[in-house]
Amino acid sequence: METSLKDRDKVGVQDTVLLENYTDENVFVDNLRKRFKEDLIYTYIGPVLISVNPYRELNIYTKEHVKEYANKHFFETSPHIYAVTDTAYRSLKEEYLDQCILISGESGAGKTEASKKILQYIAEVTEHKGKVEKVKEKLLQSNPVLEAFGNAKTNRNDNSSRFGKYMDIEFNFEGNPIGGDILNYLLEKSRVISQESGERNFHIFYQLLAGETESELNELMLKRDTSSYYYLNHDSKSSIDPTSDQKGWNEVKKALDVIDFTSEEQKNIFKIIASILHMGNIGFVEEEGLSQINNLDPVEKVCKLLECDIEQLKHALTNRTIEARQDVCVTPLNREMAVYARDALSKAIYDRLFTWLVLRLNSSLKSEDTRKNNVMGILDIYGFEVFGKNTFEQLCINFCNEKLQQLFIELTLKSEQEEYLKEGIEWQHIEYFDNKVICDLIEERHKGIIALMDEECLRPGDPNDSTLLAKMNRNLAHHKHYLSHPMADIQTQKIMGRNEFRLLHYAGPVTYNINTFIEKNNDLLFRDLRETMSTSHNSIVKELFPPQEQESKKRPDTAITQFKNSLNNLMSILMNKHPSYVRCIKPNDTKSPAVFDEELVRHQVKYLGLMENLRVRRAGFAYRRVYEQFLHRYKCLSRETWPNYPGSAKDGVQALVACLGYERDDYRMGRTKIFIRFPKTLFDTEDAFQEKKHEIAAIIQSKWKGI
Ligand code: AD9
Ligand code: MG
Repeated sequence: METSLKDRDKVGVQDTVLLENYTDENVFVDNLRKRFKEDLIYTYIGPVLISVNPYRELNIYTKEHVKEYANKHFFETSPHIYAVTDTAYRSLKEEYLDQCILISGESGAGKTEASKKILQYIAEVTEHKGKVEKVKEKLLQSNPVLEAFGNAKTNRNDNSSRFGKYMDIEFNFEGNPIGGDILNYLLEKSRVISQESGERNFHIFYQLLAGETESELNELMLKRDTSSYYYLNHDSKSSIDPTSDQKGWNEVKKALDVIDFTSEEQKNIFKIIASILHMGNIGFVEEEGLSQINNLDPVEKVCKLLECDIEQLKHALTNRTIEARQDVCVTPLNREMAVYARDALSKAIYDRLFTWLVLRLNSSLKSEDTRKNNVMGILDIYGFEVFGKNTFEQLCINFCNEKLQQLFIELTLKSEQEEYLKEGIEWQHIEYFDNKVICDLIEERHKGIIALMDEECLRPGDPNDSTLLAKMNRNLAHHKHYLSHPMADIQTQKIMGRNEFRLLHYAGPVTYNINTFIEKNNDLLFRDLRETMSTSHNSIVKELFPPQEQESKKRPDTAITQFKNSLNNLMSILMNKHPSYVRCIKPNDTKSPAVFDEELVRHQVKYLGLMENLRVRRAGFAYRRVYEQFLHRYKCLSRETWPNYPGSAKDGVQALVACLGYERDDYRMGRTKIFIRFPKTLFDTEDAFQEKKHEIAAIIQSKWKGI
């Protein structure tokens, strides 16, 4: 419901399209601040939901709240994640349209929590028995599993998702969930081998050590103490309450049971996790440029757990076989390369295990119904990242956000256009920034950054980060959105290092450091190690390293090309669905429920593209409402329409706005809706309504007293 003028001063407006000064970022941020202070964490930009992390449990997610939002129209209630979910759900159920809910925001902003609320809402409003209940339980239990293996404590978020996730929920014609499917994106696998100060490895390592029974740990040859393992950070600041790891362990075990992982599978999974911990403890010494393993104990443990041959693994960790034309050449590795090989193996095993888990979850979530059913997708994916130092991972993540912005523009403009057409209102051209030019800069065939990167990675000779940067500078210097070292200084006056380049993203400039680009893009796992793994008798490891891969002569796609392909696949999945948007904002860096750091919020408003969202939305009409609803609310403002208008709702609204003195340019009459251009028009009407309401109440009261 619209709020009165008095309330607007205090709690802000619930829909920012109604802000008078809608181009002013300060006004926008201030509106969010006012609402945050009143525990109103949700605000709209038209149909887009903004959610500000409250950093405390608010009493707004109970079963009663679910009821309050179920089957209500969007505007009848206050902004809420349930309102967005309900609207999407009803469109799926009643109009048979596939849906997707896209959640974005920076780390710790509340994306994963939002996705859980969506799932919780769906679980609550659908059937509570039989197969449907079982499917829902599996969908809900997939979260603890994915979080244990894919989340970690970082300096930004104690439970940070280190992968992108898209989850489809499949519904039958009655609107009940009957299955699901998950896609995972770019797991931050470097975390397996090292973490920043104050951060941790993936939760599962600690959960296993804290929660597993003594005898099982013995079987895995593990000690409970995390400090025994090189891959687990020894930083005391990074520890979290061990009871929460124990609790996490119990949840994961329960979830694995619910999702029908056999005890054999569970055993094998934890053998793999244990083997990675042992792998990290393998050390090397170097003699005359050749590395040697200096402690056989962890190698033996790895081989026992993964059931592979110890001599083969020892050889593979210290040598590299290269096949060049007809020749096969074995080169011993120096210490540095041996460490690199060991770590690459640990990362590869973990990364592949994670994808295997997702596929395994999917086979358990697969619906028995082979018909083409409607789905609701939920995308919980990393938002724009701008750090002090930005590297390969940030480029991937920010590229993903450019693609999502492209999709947003296409879908929003398309739906605006469709609505105008449907309502018979003339289309007005909307001025907006089309970021396709930046997507092209990154992904265009033969010319874009990805193509240049791949070309350099595959070039014979000695491709390295500086030759790559030189190549990019040569080829892209002319581009409006690419700045190389000397250019950047002149244009933005900002100091930029010689090993950096800057992209002018739609959300703002980001400076990237080229170091490690080549290595990360190559993502090399030496053949000897792959072959050793493929001989494992652990049935999961065998699947992770299939023999076909060893036989194939074709070089696998580079990391960024794989990512690009999976993103383009995601775009085509999303393109055909009806989208809803949730933009999450973090109010402060200290996880405090009381602090609203305006600078920090402003930064996110910028990088989430919210002002651009608002501009697109406001370019046409700020406000639109179905005639019946508009008339119902405001009919008391004209003698002609009060208490009831005898004709059609459309005629009633026409009579009403004539009486209210709307100018020709203030509004348009569509087929089923009135479109109002400026918020002030609506506010005046709303304020008149509030006044009238009190008047009527007073009259009724005095009449009542008179009786
Ligand atoms: V990351 O990119 O995965 O690092 P997210 O997913 O955006 O990040 P997350 O949902 O994990 O953030 O939220 C971070 C923390 O904020 C949670 O662990 C909660 O403690 C807190 N949070 C987030 N949303 C809510 C909420 N609606 N109510 C209460 C919340 N607390
Ligand atoms: Mg998350």
